[in-house]
Amino acid sequence: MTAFPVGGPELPQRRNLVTEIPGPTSRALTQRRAGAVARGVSSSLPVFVTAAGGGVLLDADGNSLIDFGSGIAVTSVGNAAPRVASRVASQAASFTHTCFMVTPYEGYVEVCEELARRTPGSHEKRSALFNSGAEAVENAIKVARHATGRTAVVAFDHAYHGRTNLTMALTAKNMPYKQGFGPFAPEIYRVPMAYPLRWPDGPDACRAEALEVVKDLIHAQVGESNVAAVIIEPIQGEGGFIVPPPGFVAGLAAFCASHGIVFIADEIQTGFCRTGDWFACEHEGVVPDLITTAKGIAGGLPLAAVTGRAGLMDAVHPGGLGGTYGGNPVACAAALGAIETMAAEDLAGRARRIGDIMLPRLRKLAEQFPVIADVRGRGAMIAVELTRPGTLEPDAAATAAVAAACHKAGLVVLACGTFGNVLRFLPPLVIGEDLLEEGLGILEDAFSAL
Ligand code: PLZ
Repeated sequence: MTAFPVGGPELPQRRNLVTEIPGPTSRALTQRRAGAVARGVSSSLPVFVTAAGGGVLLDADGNSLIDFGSGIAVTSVGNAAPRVASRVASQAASFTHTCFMVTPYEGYVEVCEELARRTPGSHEKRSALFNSGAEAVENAIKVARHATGRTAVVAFDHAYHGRTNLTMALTAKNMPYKQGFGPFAPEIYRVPMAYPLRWPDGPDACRAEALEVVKDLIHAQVGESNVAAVIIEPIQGEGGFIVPPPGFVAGLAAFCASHGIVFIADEIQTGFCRTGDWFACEHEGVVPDLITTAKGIAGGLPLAAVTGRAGLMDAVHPGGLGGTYGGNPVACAAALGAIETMAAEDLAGRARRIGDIMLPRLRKLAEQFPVIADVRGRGAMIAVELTRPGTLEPDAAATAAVAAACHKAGLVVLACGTFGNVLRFLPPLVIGEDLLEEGLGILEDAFSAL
């Protein structure tokens, strides 16, 4: 790689296919990669990217693709966003690392101040910074266990919290995340998720029963006084963009509060304006004890955080939390640029607008194509679930076929879900409405071609 094509908002905001997808250069790189990159690391759409910005990815063959993935909910401010790119460049030119645990720097403190300001609740907060979402989740559990002196952790069906040993144990789905990688960390207990479409007696029963079922199970099988933390994604991500009924997350938080259990909201995928608020918990009026963030926080640079009540966070002794790179100065500079962009451009409002455009069109599509059993999501975190028409039998094959047709036509979409039958849409929040509409048109064509 020698030349650096210009990305960011300068990149022409249009879809333009000049070869088949993937093109010959990408195919050659895929072959080369097989001789050097471990097979366990795979790619959904093997086009090699050379530049990206706004709602577009440019590939090594000169194709421009519409981006409905944002690198899995990361580049919410757009790729190579100007405020991110310029702060990163300045920081990289002045110093790239000292290790905050050795000699600190202001950027880390500023990011923690922003986290205190932006996350739900006006109480006194503290944050600690890490490199990845999984690492943030691990540390939230460490804090909760240390502060409570308890060990049990409750997680949900369909949950995704990462790929490290403790977070694999918290993650529900076996393939591809856990198969052959055990033994897993102990003291993790799993309870049913309030999943309206798949609740045994349907969505109404889900609304009425789910919270009681969870509370009863914790009481009977774990014992409230043994539970250090309950961890939940307020809208589940990898598990299938599952939106629990209103009141479920709030009821859970209240249950935790009444038993001295730390309530952890994993907002790694939902956070930083993705769902139309700064954080998805706000929509539910929930103030978590601890909140984990990553992905959208830094416009693509690796950064993650645990933010929570000062009393909880400060329960840990000095030196008990850390890591060589956590809160790296370049990543902190990127986060400050990303947060500034979200505030200046009201990206939460943009996310709501994206949802307002996408949801009605997808609902119309569901009327037309009975393979779509459910349309759900909030803001710019939207999905459709595919089943054999008239049943709840997951249709992973149709999901893969629709995704493949979209990819061929130059639209990046991602699949997810415990059963691999959910198509999810996570466009950058700065995407132009013409591109958004064009992407939806491609999706409609893909369903027509099924
Ligand atoms: N918690 C809610 O969504 C990451 C995983 C992609 P890391 N989701 C994308 C893959 O297949 O590895 C995620 C998440 C939630 C935690 C994580 C973990 O974040 O930064 O990938 O470690």
